Amino acid sequence: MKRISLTQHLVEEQRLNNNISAELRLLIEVVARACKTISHAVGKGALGEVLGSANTENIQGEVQKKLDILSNEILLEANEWGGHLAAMASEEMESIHLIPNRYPKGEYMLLFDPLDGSSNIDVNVSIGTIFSVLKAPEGMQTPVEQDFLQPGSQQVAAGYALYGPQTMLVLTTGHGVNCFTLDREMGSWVLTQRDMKIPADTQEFAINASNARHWFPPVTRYVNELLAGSTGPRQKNFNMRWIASMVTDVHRILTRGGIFMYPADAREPGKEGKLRLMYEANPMAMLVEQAGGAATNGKQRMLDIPPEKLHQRVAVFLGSKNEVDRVTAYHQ
Ligand code: P6P
Repeated sequence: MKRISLTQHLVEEQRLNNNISAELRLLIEVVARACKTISHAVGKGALGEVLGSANTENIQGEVQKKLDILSNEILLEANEWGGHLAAMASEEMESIHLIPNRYPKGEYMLLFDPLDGSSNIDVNVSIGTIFSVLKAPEGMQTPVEQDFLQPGSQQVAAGYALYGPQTMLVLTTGHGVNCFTLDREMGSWVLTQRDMKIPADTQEFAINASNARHWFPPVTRYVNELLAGSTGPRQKNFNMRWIASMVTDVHRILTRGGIFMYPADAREPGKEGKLRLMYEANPMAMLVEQAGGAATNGKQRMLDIPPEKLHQRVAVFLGSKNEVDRVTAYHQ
């Protein structure tokens, strides 16, 4: 197959759909380049003296890994100078990050989880970077947190890098989902899968089953039916996967179908779940919908949720449409 680079893909997408301004193309290429740098650091492991904890905590009260902080810095530095951004927001930073005055500002806002699944770093399990792109509100002067609080349907692009046996970049700009594989010898992203699609049905589910005793009834009912397999109401057997790295679980689902669930549960009443809306659930929901799947918080379409806080958590049900619709219906 003729090698299509990320740049050629973006230029052709712009010609076809007129949806990728020069600034947005620069943004995506800069983020992709930063992910190459992160992949290189992650790949060094103990040889790069980047494993272990940084002995600091993030806004979520989670102990930060050295690679969490390094990845965050790589993305900040890569994006500050280009003139394409008004501001950035990250899981690793309590408040939004303004573009330094010495640089021009742009019309886009970038949100990211610089290294998701970091509990897997020290045990050499695949991890990833998740990113979401919004447009700055019309007439915005100095960005404030409120300017970021747009529903996921407002995203103009979303994607993730997956640092696994291959390093991959999966991207949507609103016209389907495409996958690029990093050619390490050339240092270039090569289009390896066009227009990824999630089958509407599946026989594979992903949930952390150790929380079963805390689940609310709709989730308990849904999962018990899957576990009953061919002897129960679903009349077919299901398989289970839980990698505890959202990027990796979602990539499997984009590749072969499945349903991913991180529900709210009774452990902390009022806590909507573990995953974050703005830079985990929303970008993944855009990708999944663009691939023909569905994404909800159990009660409504993920991309319709009006955000209230930058780091707010949300319950997540995403993947094969018929399964997401079923478990969401059980919540009604
Ligand atoms: P648990 C990783 O820490 C993460 O944010 C997601 O990538 C992953 O899906 C989830 O948390 C795993 O959570 O409770 O199973 O460890």
